Amino acid sequence: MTTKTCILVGAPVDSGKNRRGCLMGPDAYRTAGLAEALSGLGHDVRDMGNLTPAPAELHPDMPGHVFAATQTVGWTATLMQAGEAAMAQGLPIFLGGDHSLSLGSVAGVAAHAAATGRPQFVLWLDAHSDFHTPQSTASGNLHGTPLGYVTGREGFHGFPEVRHPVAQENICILGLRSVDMAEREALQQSDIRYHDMRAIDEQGIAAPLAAFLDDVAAANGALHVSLDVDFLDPSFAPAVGTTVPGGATIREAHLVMEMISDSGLMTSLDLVELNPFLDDRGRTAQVMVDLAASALGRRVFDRPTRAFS
Ligand code: 4U7
Ligand code: MN
Ligand code: MN
Ligand code: MN
Repeated sequence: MTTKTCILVGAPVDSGKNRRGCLMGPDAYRTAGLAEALSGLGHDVRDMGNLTPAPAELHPDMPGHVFAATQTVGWTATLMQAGEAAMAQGLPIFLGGDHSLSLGSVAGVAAHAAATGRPQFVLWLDAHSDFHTPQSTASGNLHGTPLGYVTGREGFHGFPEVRHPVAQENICILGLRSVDMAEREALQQSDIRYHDMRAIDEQGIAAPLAAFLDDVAAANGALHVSLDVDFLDPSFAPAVGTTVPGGATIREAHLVMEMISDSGLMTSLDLVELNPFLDDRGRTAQVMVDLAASALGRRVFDRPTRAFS
């Protein structure tokens, strides 16, 4: 694969849910050797350090049960700007932080894509669909809302306006096994494509991913990959607050990353939901670093580049 400039964007976001610890994520990835792994593959790596959230105010229409909305508004503004700026320099890797960071990261990279005339595509690797709005979430946790926000759903009062919503048909979710009733209805009525673990058990993970990558290539799209730790089975990735049994195996996850790498299509990446406080001797952080390396060219043997369209 071609050499990239990888921009590490530390996003110690911890406001997207009630359980603390994701703020330690960026340093856990650094400790697990992310920069060294990527530079060892020949990439140019720049670590921007950690961002801090912009000051923000609570909008009176934000439902009262939503947790730490003001802080997440601030993070969204910061990350939107940082994401758009980092896209002009290389391939941003957002080091989370919980998944509420993706309200900003995805909106930011989508703004850059729009400015360069390319459609934005998003691959969402997650046990959950994260398609809530502040009104539909029962938990009040905004890490369950990023896909709702970036597709332009209503109700994100006080959040920056989403100037370039991601088209629903350009989103593919893999790994679903926990979807709330309100999300299920909204998802079924949407054009988002989704493949739950049952479908992956039956058909494998390669076929739906290859079909999606073909579409990204055909449209000359920009591809953002959002990797939630809970996409993975908790037996080997325990450091996450929202463990759901029955997740992707280590090989399924690597295969996804290897196919992404072969496609040459990925333009930005989120590593989210790692809670180092819950880890077992850093093993989850290490798995996430290994997966990022696979997405950026790590191989046992070289293979001929797969022709995506
Ligand atoms: B994550 C949940 F109720 N749907 O809204 C909610 F099941 O970023 C979970 O994917 C959200 O980890 C999980 O709180 C958000 C719950
Ligand atoms: Mn999840
Ligand atoms: Mn998620
Ligand atoms: Mn989670």
